[in-house]
Amino acid sequence: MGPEDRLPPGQYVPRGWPVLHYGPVPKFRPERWDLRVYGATEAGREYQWTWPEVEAMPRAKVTADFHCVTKFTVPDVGWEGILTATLVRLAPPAGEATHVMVWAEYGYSANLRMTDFLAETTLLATHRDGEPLAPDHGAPLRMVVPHLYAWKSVKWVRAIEYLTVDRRGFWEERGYHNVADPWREQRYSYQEDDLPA
Ligand SMILES: Nc1nc2c(c(=O)[nH]1)N[C@H]1C(S)=C(S)[C@@H](COP(=O)(O)O)O[C@H]1N2
Ligand SMILES: [Mo]
Repeated sequence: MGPEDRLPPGQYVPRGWPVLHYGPVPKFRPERWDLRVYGATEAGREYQWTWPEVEAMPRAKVTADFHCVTKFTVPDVGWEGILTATLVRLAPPAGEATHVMVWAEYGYSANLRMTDFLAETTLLATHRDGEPLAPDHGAPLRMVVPHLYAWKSVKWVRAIEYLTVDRRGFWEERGYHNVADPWREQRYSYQEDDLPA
């Protein structure tokens, strides 16, 4: 089955790989960078790793299509990085944690249901198609949630916050859908009134 035959409703395959984000591209300074996991952790404490520690974590590859709500779908993207399954083994969430907030540089954020965060194909990527991520595509570390619209695939990730109550992220507060399933065309927040999630 070719990429054109497996597009979610309303999507098309663009030429190349568009770059899309709000605001400037942050500069990566390894000595000032860390990755934190905080909020509702099982141990009740916060976790923090340096860039070399993140680079040393167990790695995996995922190939998936990438769906932006502005309607382009980039087919067959080969991601490599750290599976969220690995991250939650290192930093287990409390039993009550139902959602996560993914935080980026400059305060961008996106919320995910724990089930979406823990999906088999969700990862924190460092590489795309065998190359380190370019700065404008989220280097050094980006979230990739292939089964949801790509505003949930947060670039320049700095923290994961485990939540016991859902909270809306940057675009979810600005009119975009809380869940963002492209197969159900969950684009806008007003659609949340239509049907039970
Ligand atoms: N930090 C951050 N991550 C972000 C965004 C952003 O504005 N800031 N935009 C999102 C949107 S809407 C899309 S479509 C994808 C685009 O990823 P790309 O530029 O690698 O194609 O990044 C997502 N991640
Ligand atoms: Mo997007």
